[in-house]
This record gives sequence, structure tokens and C-alpha cells, in this order.
Amino acid sequence: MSDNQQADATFPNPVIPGFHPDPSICRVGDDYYIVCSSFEYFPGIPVFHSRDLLHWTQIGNALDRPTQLRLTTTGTRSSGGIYAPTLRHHDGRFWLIVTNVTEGVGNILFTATDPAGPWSDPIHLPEVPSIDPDLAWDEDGTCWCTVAGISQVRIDPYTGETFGPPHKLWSAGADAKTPEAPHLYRIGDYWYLLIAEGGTERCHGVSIARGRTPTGPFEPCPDNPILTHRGTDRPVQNTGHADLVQRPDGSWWMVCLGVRPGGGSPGWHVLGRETFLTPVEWVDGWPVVGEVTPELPAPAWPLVPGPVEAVRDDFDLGELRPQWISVRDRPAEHCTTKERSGWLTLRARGGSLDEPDIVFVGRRQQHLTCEVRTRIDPAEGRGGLAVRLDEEHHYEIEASEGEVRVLSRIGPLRSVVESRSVPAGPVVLGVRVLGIPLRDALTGPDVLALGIEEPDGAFTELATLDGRYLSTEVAGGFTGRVFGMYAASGTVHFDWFDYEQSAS
Ligand code: 6LW
Repeated sequence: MSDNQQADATFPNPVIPGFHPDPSICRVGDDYYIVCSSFEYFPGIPVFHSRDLLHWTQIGNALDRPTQLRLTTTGTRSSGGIYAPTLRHHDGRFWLIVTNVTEGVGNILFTATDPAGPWSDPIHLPEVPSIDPDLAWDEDGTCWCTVAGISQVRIDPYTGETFGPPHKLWSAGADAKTPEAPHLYRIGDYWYLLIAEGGTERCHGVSIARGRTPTGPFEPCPDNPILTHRGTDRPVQNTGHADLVQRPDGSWWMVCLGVRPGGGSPGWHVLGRETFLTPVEWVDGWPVVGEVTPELPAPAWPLVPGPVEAVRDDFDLGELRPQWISVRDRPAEHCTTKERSGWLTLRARGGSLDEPDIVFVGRRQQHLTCEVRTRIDPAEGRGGLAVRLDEEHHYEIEASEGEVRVLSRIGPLRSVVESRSVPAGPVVLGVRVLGIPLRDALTGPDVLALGIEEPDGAFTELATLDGRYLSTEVAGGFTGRVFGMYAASGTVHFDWFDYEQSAS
């Protein structure tokens, strides 16, 4: 792209679309890295890389071994598991601290020399309370861990030992609920304490305070909250849970989570909380944060686009690509690309998407309108293509030899929506997420058409379902939609999986 073309261009925000909340960012030289929460999914904590802050490529998942990530069917609810990591670079290595809210785990810390992995086994921090841990190092190498609440304790990051009891730091206002997501930075002559407040829903916001030492006392910014979209009709809502980064040119940027509600009242968001980028100016020693917009102007620096993601995954690699996630675990005996060359084989365990141990391999929905398709061979079992929010909210199109069915679960209500005989043998299942051209107060955010592809390539819709029931406003929780292949009984094989953004 020429300089002129670049100057006219705009870039989509969210910079990391789909369910990628609680971003934490870290720069080393010209390289930027972001990590996000992953909740009940395995592998956990997606790691992204960029050289221009606009184009992000997933380079791995920090927690990709069972020894690092314990998620259990009894101890990890949907939207449980991995909450709010912080990524930092210190002393020649990367540090990642996070809460696993699964019963009996708590705050854990990992290190790596390459953020793409491998990451260490966990160092447990049994004395560090709460969630949303942050790491910051003093000039003398003292390491401070600050958590939601907001409180702080000195730790040894190599052993997980704590020194003294946690002490309360600062929280923005007497009325602000859930002070959380703290990050502590040394900037100029001050230590800045950035926090989120108001809850991760429509009232979310970001506030800041500063002090002369990392332990406070902290003086609040007179303009708090420095970021919130509460009470506005801006297209990006729920903005909060932020982290700051400085470019080598001295400019400052913020990454934060936000959502894109669609439809009528009250507005439903279906992709979960996504990662947005917004500029920051410093005025009188305080950051002034720009509105979080759905597009960003061209930056003053060169763009460095990453590889374009292929529409089709053929399952020809020995390993699954990093965007593929499973529910709670992914044992090789239930999920492999090595059994039938060029196919993904899933062997059932739990019987349906309602079960916490469903054998499922999925990827996040990352665009408001898109199409997914997969070719399944159900000769030895039953399985299909699902749109999953959690165990109680999902739509799926399921194939067994000679038959396909559309199923739905919305809270306590389960239905077989449609069924159809098909010729025996492999069948192509598809889901189309479509926009709604004419809206009123009662329209949902989108509709989902579930169907099959005929031998001539035509798509036959078997059911069209309202998207609002697979939204966070209906289901609750912290995740977003994930499209996935699953096995409900026996063994099923998937030849390929396509994901493609569509026009509307
Ligand atoms: C996270 C908290 C939050 O721990 O949501 O938006 C929680 N902020 O900081 C789960 O992502």
C-alpha cells in the first residue's frame, strides 16, 4: 500500500474481534503481544503478536498442556476457569499472571522466553487473594502483585512466596462497583494505578490514580473515569478493563474490552467482549483517552500486516492451529488428526452439547455476519456443527448416517427443530449468520440459518433461528459464540472446516 493509500484507509476496531476480553499488552522493541481471558476453554490464554498495533496474529496459547491448565467438569462452570491475565516483560523474560477460578487453583504465574511458548508450569500463589492479578517491578527489583479490590502484596515471582499481608490501595469512587483489573506502571515521576470499575456490563469504565511509590498513597485523576461509554448510544459499549502501551515514537495507546450490541432494545452482543485499541494523550500528567470507535484512522507508522487466515482448515497438519479450542480439555484419545489422514476425528464422551465434557473443537465467531461449513462423515457415530455460548445456550445441526437434525437449547428448553433424511455418506453442514436489514425495538441482533449443502453446492436451510438466544444478554457470563465440531456418540470424522466473513 502506498503512503497516500494508507493515509485514506481506516482499520477495523476491534483489533482482535470475537470473544477476546481482558486484554493485557506488552511491547518488547518493535514487537507487541496481547493475551486475553479464555474461561472454560482449552487450550487457554490466546497469545497474539503485532508489529503495528492494528494487525494481530495468534501465535499460540500460553496454557496448552494439562499440567498448566486445570479445568474440570465439576469445578469449572461455564465462564469459570481462566480470568484476566497480565503479560509483562522483565529481566529478559515474559511473565504471565492469571487467576484460574476453578475450585482449588487460584492465582498462578508462568514465565517464557518466547511468548509463543513453551510457557513454564504454574507457580502457585496461594496467599494472593482475589482475581485480576497484575505484576510490576520497583526500581530495586521488588515485585508487586496488585489484585481486584484493589489490594496489593509483595511477592517473589520465582517461588510464589508473599511477604506480609495484602494491603488495600485505592478504588475510584465510593459508589463504583467492582474495582478490578488493576495495572500499575512507572511513567515519568509517578506510579500510575489504572483500574476498571462499574462492572463489565454497560456501566464499565476505567479510572486512574497516581502516587510517588508503587504502594501509594494514590491521588485520583480529577477526570475519572478516564474512559467509559456508559449512558451513550455509541456503537461500542461496555468499554473497560484496559492496559496501556507506549510506542517507540513516544505515543501512548490503550487496549480495552468492548462489545458491539445489535438489534432493538436492550441490545444484544453475541461475539462476547472483544479487544479494542484507542489513542491516549497525556495532559498535565494524566492520560486522556480517545473514544473507542469501530474504525481507526491510518496510523503515522508503516503497517505490517500478518498472514491472511485461510478460509478452510483441511486438518492436514499434525497439530491443530492455535485458534481451535475445546471445552475444558482435549485428550488425544477423543480428538486427533492422526487417525485418518487429512481429517479431524472426534470420539464421543458426553452425549450432547448440554454436557460439560462434550468432545468439541471450535473457533470463535469473529464477525457479525459470517458463514461456517464443515464436511462430516457420520458413518460410525453422530455429531455435528454447533454454535455454542455455553451448555445451556446452543444451536446445532447434527448428522447421523442418513439423517440430519437441527437442535436447539435455550435455557431449560430443548427442541428438535427440524429433521431431514439425506443420502448415506459424508454431508456438508452449514451455519449462516445473517444481519437483519429492518430493525425495530423488538428485533434481535441477527438470525442463524442452519442447513446442509446439496451436491450442486446450493445451501438448503433447515431452520432459521433468532440470534438473541445465543447472546450474553440472554445467557449471562463472560464468553461469546464459538462455532464447533462435536461428537455426540461413537466416532465422527471431519474433512474440513470453513469460516468466512460475509457481507451482511
Ligand atoms: C475479569 C474482570 C472483568 O476478571 O471480567 O471486565 C472478569 N472485567 O476484570 C472476567 O473477564
